[in-house]
Amino acid sequence: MNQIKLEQIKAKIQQVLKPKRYEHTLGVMYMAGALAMRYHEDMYSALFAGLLHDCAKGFPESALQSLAQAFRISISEAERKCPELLHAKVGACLAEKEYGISDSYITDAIVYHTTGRPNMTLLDKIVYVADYMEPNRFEAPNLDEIRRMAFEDIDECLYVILESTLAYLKQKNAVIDPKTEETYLFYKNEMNK
Ligand code: DGI
Ligand code: FE
Ligand code: FE
Repeated sequence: MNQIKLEQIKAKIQQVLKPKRYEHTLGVMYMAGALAMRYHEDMYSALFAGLLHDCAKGFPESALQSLAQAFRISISEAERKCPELLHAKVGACLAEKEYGISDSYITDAIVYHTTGRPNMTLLDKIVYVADYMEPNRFEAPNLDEIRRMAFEDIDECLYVILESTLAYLKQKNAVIDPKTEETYLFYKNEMNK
């Protein structure tokens, strides 16, 4: 059942996403599956979350905004300034309404895949880490270290990703979602415990 549903969603997602984004999506899906095996998460939950995490990525800003309205998503100030951030929340709504994923444990991991959140669930962490380190990624400077850590200590790995993402955003003068900052401070505190 899961296997069939996964294949159906895969075929549909391939039609929606650009080829490069689809490759990334498959990378995240398989990495999330592997991390689920390592950390005893449900494998199919991880595969579905990985497969759908960017299902609204690359949509024009106007489309993200009108879908957000249609789904009654409240748009934060950060999302108003940087509508691309909406791909996470809109993607989670599409996962439910268009792709038939009714499990909020899975859709929440999609909602928080860009900013993270304090007290992330194991699945949130798996998707967040897989998104950063899947094999098609090459931009970040610390990928070797991240890839090694991902399978050794997911919490430490999460923290290092949060730290470098925030540093990268600050250096770019990007709009920083308060959730991104909040998540970083939460895990900084956790690391010092
Ligand atoms: O959709 P992907 O490219 O696969 O990955 P993603 O959803 O994590 O989004 C990628 C970018 O989002 C990455 O460069 C980090 C950035 N990001 C994370 N938190 C914030 C942010 N961008 C802005 N502007 N503000 C944030 O708070
Ligand atoms: Fe994304
Ligand atoms: Fe992604």
